[in-house]
Amino acid sequence: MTLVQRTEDVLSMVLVMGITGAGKSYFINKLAGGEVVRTGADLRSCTASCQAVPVNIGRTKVMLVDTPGFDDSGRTDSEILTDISRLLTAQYEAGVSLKGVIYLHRITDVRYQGSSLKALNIFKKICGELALKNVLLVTTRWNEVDEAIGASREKQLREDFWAYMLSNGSTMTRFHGTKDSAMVIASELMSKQTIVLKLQRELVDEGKPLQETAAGGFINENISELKTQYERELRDLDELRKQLQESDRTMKRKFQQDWAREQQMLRRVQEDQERLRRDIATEVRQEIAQKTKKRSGVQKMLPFLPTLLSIIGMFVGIPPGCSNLLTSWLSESDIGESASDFFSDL
Ligand SMILES: Nc1nc2c(ncn2[C@@H]2O[C@H](COP(=O)(O)OP(=O)(O)OP(=O)(O)O)[C@@H](O)[C@H]2O)c(=O)[nH]1
Ligand SMILES: [Mg+2]
Repeated sequence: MTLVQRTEDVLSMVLVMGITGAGKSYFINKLAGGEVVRTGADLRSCTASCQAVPVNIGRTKVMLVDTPGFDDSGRTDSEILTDISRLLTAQYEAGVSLKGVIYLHRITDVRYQGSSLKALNIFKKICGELALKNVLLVTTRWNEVDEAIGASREKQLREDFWAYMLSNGSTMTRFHGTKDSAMVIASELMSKQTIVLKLQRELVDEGKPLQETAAGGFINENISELKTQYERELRDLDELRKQLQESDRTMKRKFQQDWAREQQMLRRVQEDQERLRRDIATEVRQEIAQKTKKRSGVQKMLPFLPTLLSIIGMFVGIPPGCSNLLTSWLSESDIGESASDFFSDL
């Protein structure tokens, strides 16, 4: 059950995912036609939380969602999954049409390993097999690689890392770094049927807490391993403490620093695990109900653009640089609300 009637035409959403530096924000800026979201030039993660950028793709009004990579240097996987889950629950409940997911990957990457593989695994678990036909696997930064080398990496992606997704209907394509190329890619999703991701079925239809979803369970396993590791290290430190001589001041100071650091890391993984126990669907439903109560009854029940936008805006940042397009969307919906009223209402 959704709060409002599901509709294909009023507002659509596309998620843009991939590891840090894959070019998610760059791709979105090309579609938006300006520097709407920040891009990063160094190895640190740039986009720390989800942001939704309104864009017209053909005649469709689309919220493109810029997401942090699951290899983020500042935030944990559990924090990122929680943000994405809350947004996906709100989108599903509100009846905004999810057109698909664009998964970006740098063709300049020599290997696919470690954190990139982990991020790909989480991504597949979020989507589930049935939604893979709405997934576009997009390689970026072709201008930085020799064509033949790029093509051989592309072949390896096709035959190995992405083979399962491609055999289930995903499409592979190259992004050439321009607005036209981004438009061609995004347009491919517009003709597709709306999809429901596995994570959304699990959270909303089956009412599972995050840790019981495929993606949350996978992250939870990683957290449990880390927790065991920190607990063991703390036990070892405790043994060491018992052996320390009263007079050994330097060692004691070092011990205290190590102990405090390990304790802090253990606390962080405990918080991560706690977060995954949350019932996201109930939480989000309550927040939406509280917000929509303040609006008029008619708006509450209709798939009305301002209502949909304000529900989405509760769960994701909308950059202020998008206000012109939002104003034109809102004026089309004939309610005379300007984007500045809209932003102040969020
Ligand atoms: N020439 C070119 N540069 C790109 C392309 N994609 C990304 N870049 C550059 O690569 C750097 C990182 O790109 P971002 O768009 O910030 O990467 P991101 O995926 O959003 O990364 P996070 O926000 O950290 O998750 C920026 O300096 C971009 O300008 C591309 O297709 N072509
Ligand atoms: Mg970014």
